[in-house]
Amino acid sequence: MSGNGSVIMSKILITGGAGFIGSTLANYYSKKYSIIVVDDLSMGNQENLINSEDITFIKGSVTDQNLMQRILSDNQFDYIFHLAAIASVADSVARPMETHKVNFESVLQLLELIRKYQMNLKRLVFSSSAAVYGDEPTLPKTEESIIRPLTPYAVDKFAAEKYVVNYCHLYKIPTSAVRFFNVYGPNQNPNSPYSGVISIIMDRYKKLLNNETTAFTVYGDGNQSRDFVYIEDVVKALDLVAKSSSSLGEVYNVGTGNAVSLNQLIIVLNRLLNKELSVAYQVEHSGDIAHSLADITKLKSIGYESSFDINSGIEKYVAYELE
Ligand code: UD2
Repeated sequence: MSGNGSVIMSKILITGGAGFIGSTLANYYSKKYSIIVVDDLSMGNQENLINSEDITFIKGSVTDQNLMQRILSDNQFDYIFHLAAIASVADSVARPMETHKVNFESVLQLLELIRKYQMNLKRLVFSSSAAVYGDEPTLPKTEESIIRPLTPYAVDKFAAEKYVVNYCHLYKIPTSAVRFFNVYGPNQNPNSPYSGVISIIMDRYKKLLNNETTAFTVYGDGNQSRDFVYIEDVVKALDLVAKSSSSLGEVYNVGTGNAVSLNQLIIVLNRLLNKELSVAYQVEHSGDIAHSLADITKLKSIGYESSFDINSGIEKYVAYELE
């Protein structure tokens, strides 16, 4: 309690907080915490954030050193979630210098600002990616599996993740990292060719339900599989990793431990919506990984239990989208 009797709320910084994962996390924490969101709205949308007096929105880039210095020197945070990134692998191949600034340099800058200004920080959680495992075929992936980052995006995520974890050991800054597998759910932007495949499929179903002519393009034979994890479970995992004492200086896979193929996914959705989505098969994307699957034993060891499998996750997502 503060001197005037009001409760002092913990303070949270969420970079990329208007994006898909960041905004869901911000909305989940609003009312319980005072939240600052920084987002340049390159992929995110301010409307993803519920209109709450607990969320302060700052439009700007995590690469803007003056802005980040001001935010970190003016506030004392309990938790920082660094979710800002250029999430497109293809974009990182096309523009490696630009994406490196966002996906790597911003992380190092943030770590230095934390070292300088955030003496009371309880945890920095950095969002890495299953991309760090690359095309090494052994499955499922544990956190100790071979790392084979194949693109600027994956190299930056892995390098940043290493800095984040090592800052914990070198400077006693409380940090953790998570490696997201394929996250899906409400407010994922389907409008880029590199958007999450489930958001694209959902967009096609909505068109179908509106009686518009539409088809979904599968790149490859549709047998490629992914560990699709529902956003509510991801938020639960982020909260747990941030608050567990055993997760200090550690990295965690965030997935379900089960994979489904694109063809299976379409069957699930056709059945659920009682519709037949027309599917066009095209040549697979170069560099596409055939199968991806997380081992989440380590996440479970800090108390994680998933609430959704692919059927219940898709069902909830569909219910939301058709509301
Ligand atoms: C995900 C991440 C990526 C990186 C990578 C690591 C997303 C959006 N991307 O890429 O950032 O972390 O994992 O391995 O989460 N597909 C189609 N039709 C479409 C779109 C996609 O067939 O219209 C295929 C695509 O070729 C791939 C699969 O669907 O085989 C999944 O694609 P994705 O972009 O959702 O995810 P992924 O695993 O390639």
